[in-house]
Amino acid sequence: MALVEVQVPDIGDFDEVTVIEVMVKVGDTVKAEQSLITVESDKASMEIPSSAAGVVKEIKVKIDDKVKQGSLVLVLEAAGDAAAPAPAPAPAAAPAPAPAAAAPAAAAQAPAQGGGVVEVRIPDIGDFKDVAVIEVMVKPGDSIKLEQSLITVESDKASMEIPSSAAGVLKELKVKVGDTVNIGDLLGTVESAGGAPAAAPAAAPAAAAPAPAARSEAPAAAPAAAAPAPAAAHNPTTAPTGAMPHASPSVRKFARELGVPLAEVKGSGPKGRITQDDVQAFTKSVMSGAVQTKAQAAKAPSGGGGGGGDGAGLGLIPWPKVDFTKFGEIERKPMGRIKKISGANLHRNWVVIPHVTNHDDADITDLEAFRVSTNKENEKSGVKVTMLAFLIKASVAALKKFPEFNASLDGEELVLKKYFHIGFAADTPNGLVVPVIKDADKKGVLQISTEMNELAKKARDGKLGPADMSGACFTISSLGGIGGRYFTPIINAPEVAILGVCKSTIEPKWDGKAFQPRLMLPLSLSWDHRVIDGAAAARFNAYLGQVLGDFRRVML
Ligand code: CAO
Repeated sequence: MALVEVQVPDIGDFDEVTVIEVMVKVGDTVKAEQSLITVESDKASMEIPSSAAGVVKEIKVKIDDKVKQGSLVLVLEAAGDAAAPAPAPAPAAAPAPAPAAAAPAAAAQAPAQGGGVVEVRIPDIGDFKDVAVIEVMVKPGDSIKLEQSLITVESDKASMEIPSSAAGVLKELKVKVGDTVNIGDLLGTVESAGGAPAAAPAAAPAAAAPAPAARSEAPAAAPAAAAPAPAAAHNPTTAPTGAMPHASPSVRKFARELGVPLAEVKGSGPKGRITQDDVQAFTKSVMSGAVQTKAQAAKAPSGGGGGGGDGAGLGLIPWPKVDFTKFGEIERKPMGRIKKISGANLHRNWVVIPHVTNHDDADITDLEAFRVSTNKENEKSGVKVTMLAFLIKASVAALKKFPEFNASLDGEELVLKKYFHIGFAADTPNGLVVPVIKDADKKGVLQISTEMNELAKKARDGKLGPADMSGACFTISSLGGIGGRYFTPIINAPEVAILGVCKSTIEPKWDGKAFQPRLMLPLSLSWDHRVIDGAAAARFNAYLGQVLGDFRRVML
């Protein structure tokens, strides 16, 4: 195992950028190109990817450090023989456009001294293709200064403001939020100010920022047209300015996935930057009813404040407020962090997904005998196999046979996954977590058992990282070690189905001649009725039962 130094790759024309987020910690296993830190200049933020896979040994930067190309980010113990020098910087770190340097592409059309209409185009934005326009900061009729930011574009790893290559009055705007753009695309036309770039005042910046700040604090100084002024404050989380919220690309993506209106989240980071924790806390307070989004406030009937998930946004009557002390002694205990986060997720999933649950039984008499004998044979190795490991493997077989279960809804499209990552619910002293066995189709039951034990231990010790809990295609919630008969597991969005398992019991089963004692395992499959039909769900469960009844089917 060799040590590899990961450095800041070529980040374009930026001299120095500030580290605003460190996404890994010592001991983490990182993949090549996984984002390690987020850096920010006055016009762009971007994630710096790892140039190698391995385990983080030392982190050489911290928040607020200034870094530039070649700065040491961290030291990795390279995975396998991948210690070879880092591949070329990942595209994620492709140069963002420096405002001044952005000019070349557009400079060709720069206005002649005497004025005239010029085209402003997207400059060289590095290796990015089809980047999304996430904000338009100007409108036709606005006076534009040279290098004033016109729009913000964003890829999954970086966001950047595109500056104007001309000063004057914006005549036409050719892009809108949601468009995708590439180098050379026409942004708009500007009627030149007759060669006096500095003179044009911006439309309406309330605060007269000192001249240099017009660049360094671009979001705040952008014309008021950038975003509608916040309506009457409905809650304390309203962002402080009317400009684009200040957040890294990964946080923006995270917010988009949760449907969180970033403009309504208050940032707790430096200069009011919104962090992932801020987005989570916002989600939690919306789910608990403590805060309403503007959209909810617009829809909800008046009244109905108060915590406890009062459902005001759903138009339900308010949550009952009871003074329990009237009836006896009580104690108040704050909900733990994991409970609050998982509660918010479960609540959303339950409310949004039309759940249906099928119950069925699998005859696991032979499989249990095999499991017991396997454990005897492996006693010395210390790897104990429980039914859950077989269930993970059997689920993969069923997901392969019924691909619409290995899918996610994305708008009106179904995303069918060709990989098989299976989550399993683990009960911990702090609450429910769902670690994920990655590529379960490529692993044997013994390896799955080993990984499950490791992940369950990490879960109990509160040491699971985000990577341990992400990417699941399907989840199994097993209460088999505890008891129960059947239950309705809540789907773990954006998955479309979840399997609940209860305790197996010996039951009399008629074999045509006599009742035989068979070990029956209760299965409860919840599925998203928007994606899956009842018949498919019944077939999935029946097939799962057949696989568990005769595990040789896994090989088919
Ligand atoms: N029927 C009968 N016995 C079962 C069984 C089943 N379906 N599943 C497991 N068992 C047995 C195991 O064989 C083991 O028996 P021994 O102690 O005699 O060896 C015992 O129950 C305990 O198993 P386990 O729970 O330690 O192991 P597991 O692999 O089944 O589960 C884990 C691991 C981490 C998933 C589990 O400990 C856990 O946390 N379960 C709770 C999940 C949960 O909370 N789900 C609810 C989510 S919705 O709120």
